Amino acid sequence: MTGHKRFLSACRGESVDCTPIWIMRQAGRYLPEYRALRRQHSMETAIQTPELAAKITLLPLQHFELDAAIIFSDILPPLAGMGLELAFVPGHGPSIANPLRTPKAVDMLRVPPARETMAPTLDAIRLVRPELDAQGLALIGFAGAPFTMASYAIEGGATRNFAHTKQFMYHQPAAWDRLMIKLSSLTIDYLGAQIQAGADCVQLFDSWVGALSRYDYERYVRPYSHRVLSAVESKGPVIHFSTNTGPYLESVAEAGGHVIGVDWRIPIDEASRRVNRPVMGNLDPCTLLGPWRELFPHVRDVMQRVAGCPGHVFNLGHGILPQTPLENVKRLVDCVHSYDHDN
Ligand code: 1CP
Repeated sequence: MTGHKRFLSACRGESVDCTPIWIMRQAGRYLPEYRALRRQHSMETAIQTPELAAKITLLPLQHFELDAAIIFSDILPPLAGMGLELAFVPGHGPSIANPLRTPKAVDMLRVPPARETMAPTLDAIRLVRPELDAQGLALIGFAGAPFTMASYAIEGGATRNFAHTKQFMYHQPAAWDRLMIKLSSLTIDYLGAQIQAGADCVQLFDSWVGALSRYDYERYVRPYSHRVLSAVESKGPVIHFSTNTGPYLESVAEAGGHVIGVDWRIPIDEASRRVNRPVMGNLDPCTLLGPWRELFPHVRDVMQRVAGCPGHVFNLGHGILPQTPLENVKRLVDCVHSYDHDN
């Protein structure tokens, strides 16, 4: 089986010759070649130059026999197209100079078509497609889910407690609704455009939604995630990823997605049972910082738990850490591919 077929079959819950694997943030800072490129080019330039983004997308495939590539970009650039002043501040992370704090600011936001504002990422997808076809590998496109995007738009950057976001949600429910409609419309268009440009599958990242209670998730977020997922599901396979949502994972699955991505806080067999469809995950990225003798039992635990479950894509429970030794990633990928469930 090619990686392309193995990955897409697992997403559909069909049988595979071995478990497919890709790694969240696989095109990032743990790779020496990536760090070297980033010394020469800003994050903005890397994302907005299709040839550079294409090159970075392919970097991890030179090291590891992964089954899929994820296009190099970020979840936040679509916010810039809406009118938010986004910058990736070296040593600090993403920052928005004019965070959304009022209903009027929500009404000023534009919802431009992705082919206008995200053209470099769509071009990067078209550039890597022939190379991935030659290697028999799948390509994953992605976008941030409405809540995770709203949290950056309102907080203006990373946050511990999402206080501004929740305050806006509670104080301005009508403006929150208009914001989430705008974000979901933008995301439906963007994910569709990525599939049209050549992505085989798309992942919706709701990285921070686990900060919400079940009640708030269902009241303020799920209708909009559902709006995105139901619109995109007919166009291609969709992975719906979140962290910290173990307490209400059924509710997350109800929003949609052919595959549900989970972090390490929930045993993957429990996740599989509760969502009743293929799952992605769920090794703790920190386990890759340990020696193989400690790492291997964690890998084996995931593999033993999902044995017999319908559809599994191996991944970490969240992004790979910059200090991860490449040797451990290589051993992980090879171990997952050669894993024999009978022994
Ligand atoms: O080079 C650098 O120093 C920048 C670090 C970096 C990288 C490598 C950022 C800034 N973004 C990215 C690339 C990126 N981001 C990808 C590329 C493809 C791949 O996975 O290899 C993807 C899929 C993302 C998605 C992303 N960006 C998410 C969702 C996934 C997750 O990890 O939860 C989030 C939350 C972001 C925001 C973001 N962008 C960058 C940083 C450091 C952050 C997190 C900031 C925070 O802590 O809130």
